[in-house]
Amino acid sequence: MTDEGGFRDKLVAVKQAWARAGRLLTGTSDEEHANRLPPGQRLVTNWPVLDLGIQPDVTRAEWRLTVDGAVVNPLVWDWDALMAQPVFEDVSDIHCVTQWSRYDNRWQGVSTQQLLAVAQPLPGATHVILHGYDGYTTNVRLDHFAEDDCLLAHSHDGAPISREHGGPVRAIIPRWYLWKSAKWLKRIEIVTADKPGFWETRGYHNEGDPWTEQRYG
Ligand SMILES: Nc1nc2c(c(=O)[nH]1)N[C@H]1C(S)=C(S)[C@@H](COP(=O)(O)O)O[C@H]1N2
Ligand SMILES: [Mo]
Repeated sequence: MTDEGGFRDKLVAVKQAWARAGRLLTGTSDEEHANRLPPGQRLVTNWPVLDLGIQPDVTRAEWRLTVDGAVVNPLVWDWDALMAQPVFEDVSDIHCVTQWSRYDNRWQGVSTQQLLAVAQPLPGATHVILHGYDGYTTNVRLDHFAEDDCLLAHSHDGAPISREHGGPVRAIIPRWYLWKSAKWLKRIEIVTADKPGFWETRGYHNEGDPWTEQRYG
């Protein structure tokens, strides 16, 4: 007897693990990456909670979103105004700088492109500052915020986003580490000069691309 059988078993086990990790999938949200898992990340199927120790309790009825700064049309949306916008749904992977990634999150809400079409940034606008009800802030380049997979999300995998994950509404900016995806979204400030946010002024990278491991700046 050779060890051929044992070798084949091992090969099958490895390929099954790859398949579980989505390596052999095509036509996913991330076709340009043959391997969906960015360097230094591990795949999880749960969804860890990370915050500053405050989880604001904001009901849908109380929730307001202010969009101001360098825009033609500053606005305040309440829940009904948000619901009156076209529905946007997208499936994307999330990557946290604390080294976990979670695949195939189905988000529903309003696209950032729709929000920007309504608010209309002025020609000099370069960045977006996202503010949470907990006082958290994070900065994103306007062109990144305007990518076609970014949204103001109120649902995840068909259920309202829970309080601990940033409900009633959070930002989702999937191409960047998850710290850019502000929870308990309260205000979107459009600015003409960059303004690093909570983690960006505490040692995190200003951009946060998981594929080039822009973790710490
Ligand atoms: N408002 C607010 N948004 C936030 C944070 C926060 O503390 N407050 N933490 C950020 C960080 S560091 C991460 S990793 C993700 C965590 O999101 P999750 O708890 O849904 O996994 O939210 C981001 N958005
Ligand atoms: Mo984080």
